[in-house]
Amino acid sequence: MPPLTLYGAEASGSVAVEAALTLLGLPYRLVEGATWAEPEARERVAPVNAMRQIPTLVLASGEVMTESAAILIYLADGHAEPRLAPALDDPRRAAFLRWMLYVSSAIYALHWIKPDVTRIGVPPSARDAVVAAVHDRIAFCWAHMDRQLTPGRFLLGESLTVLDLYVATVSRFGPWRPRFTEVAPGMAAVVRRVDEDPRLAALWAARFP
Ligand SMILES: N[C@@H](CCC(=O)N[C@@H](CS)C(=O)NCC(=O)O)C(=O)O
Repeated sequence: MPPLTLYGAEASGSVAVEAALTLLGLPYRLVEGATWAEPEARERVAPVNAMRQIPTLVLASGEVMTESAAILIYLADGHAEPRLAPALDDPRRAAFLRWMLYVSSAIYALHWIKPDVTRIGVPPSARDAVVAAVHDRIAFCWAHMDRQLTPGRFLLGESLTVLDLYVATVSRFGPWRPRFTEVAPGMAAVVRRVDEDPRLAALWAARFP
């Protein structure tokens, strides 16, 4: 049995973690289930994560990690080769932490509203308007991030980090890639490079069919 167990699903945030595990060559057991759509998937993850969300990673020690940004940073910091995060003394470290947390809190967190808009106290009839507003806000946040970054081959310069994997994944959620490309052209060019990385092409194709 592989030492790591990942609760995840296709077309979800777990794919960023799967991409990091793939690049790091770390074997893992995947427990598949779309928590936002399938009650059984929610119950499957509940014993390890009462939030009933994915990604949820169970480490070899049995310790549970949730929060996609934390998982990605933890995996990157724990492995020197390939190096998927700027080191603690790297001048890019501040920007790395800033944008990892930004994608998590300003963008990814908003998706929690969409499967059931009554979660924010509005009736189901308001769904279309709420989802449109969430997507507008996410587009604004991508545009803001794009204006502040000066990417090289990758978002933080010439080497790929888990931030690239995170943005390549979350930009596939609503309001989806065409709008992301429109509002964040600088990041879109990088994301295309990440999509085409030969080490990841099979994973992207399988997990975002
Ligand atoms: N803060 C969490 C959010 C995770 C999250 O929203 N996951 C979605 C799937 S992409 C989920 O499990 N949604 C089910 C729900 O919230 O009910 C993280 O960054 O990992």
